[in-house]
Amino acid sequence: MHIVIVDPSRVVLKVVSGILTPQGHKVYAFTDSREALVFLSDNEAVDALITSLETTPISGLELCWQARLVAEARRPLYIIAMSSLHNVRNLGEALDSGADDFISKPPSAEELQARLRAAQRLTALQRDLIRMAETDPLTGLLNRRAFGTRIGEAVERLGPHGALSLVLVDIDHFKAINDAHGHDVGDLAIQAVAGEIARDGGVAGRLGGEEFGLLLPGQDAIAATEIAQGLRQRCQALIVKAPRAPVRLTCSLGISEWSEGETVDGLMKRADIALYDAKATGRNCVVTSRTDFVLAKTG
Ligand code: GH3
Ligand code: MG
Ligand code: MG
Repeated sequence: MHIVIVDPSRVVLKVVSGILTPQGHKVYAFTDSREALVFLSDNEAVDALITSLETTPISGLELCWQARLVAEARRPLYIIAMSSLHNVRNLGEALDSGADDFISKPPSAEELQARLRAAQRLTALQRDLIRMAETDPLTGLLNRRAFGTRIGEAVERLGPHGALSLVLVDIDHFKAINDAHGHDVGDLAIQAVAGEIARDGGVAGRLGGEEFGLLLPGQDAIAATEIAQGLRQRCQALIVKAPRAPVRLTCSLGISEWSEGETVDGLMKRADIALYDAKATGRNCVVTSRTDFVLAKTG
């Protein structure tokens, strides 16, 4: 596991690290609880926190609470509180503050290792559940809900000069593919397009039947349009193997670049209008919504 340990004493940190490192755990030790929290927030790989209750500047209880908020439902995080005062009040407060377990300090090697084995079983299960809840089973891309959450997070992370674009992709006349070749071949076409969307380095999701989203953090509308054009061309070049005859397809794409103060719904809506425009003006093209609502068609 990737474990953050927090304790005001370097001796305790050394003892605990000495127990965990030989077991193959990656240990990050902190005497400062605020630094530990920042590290934990920035490093998704961290899946366990062992904190003393006697930490500064953030108390151990507060750290448990804050760490729980950071992890939310997005990633597994097993929290073990540790105190030299092993009494019922401390135990209750720690568990109520988001800790999963409580150990006395300094912990015995055997006890700590056993508790971490339990933690490992639980976090592996949680990781699987989170992945299943976020993934579209046909394509392996994010599902609609998880994709929406990622947009919200990307908007939150945007600095004052940051760029973020959203591309919506919809297979053209997909119903005709299903009708001519059957639902299974339709599924293969969906998977093929999903594979192309996943190659562009953004956050890719399947929003519904044959409609996809590609979120491009750091890309403005011009850069996103270029990426979308490449994607459109790759989709046009796809050949889906089918029993009757190989299937060719095209996609229409709509783009919106996030503008200051805009909501996630607003961003989605503009990309959707652009996509609708791409459909209305001939399909197999990219339409880019400008923030002043002028639509630009390319391809
Ligand atoms: P347009 O160019 O305007 O997008 O036309 P279209 O035919 O692609 O769009 P329409 O919305 O009329 O049809 C989408 C079809 O996609 C209807 C539905 O039966 C089919 N569909 C939805 N989900 C799946 C799926 O998971 N697999 C398959 N094979 N078909 C699906
Ligand atoms: Mg379609
Ligand atoms: Mg559609």
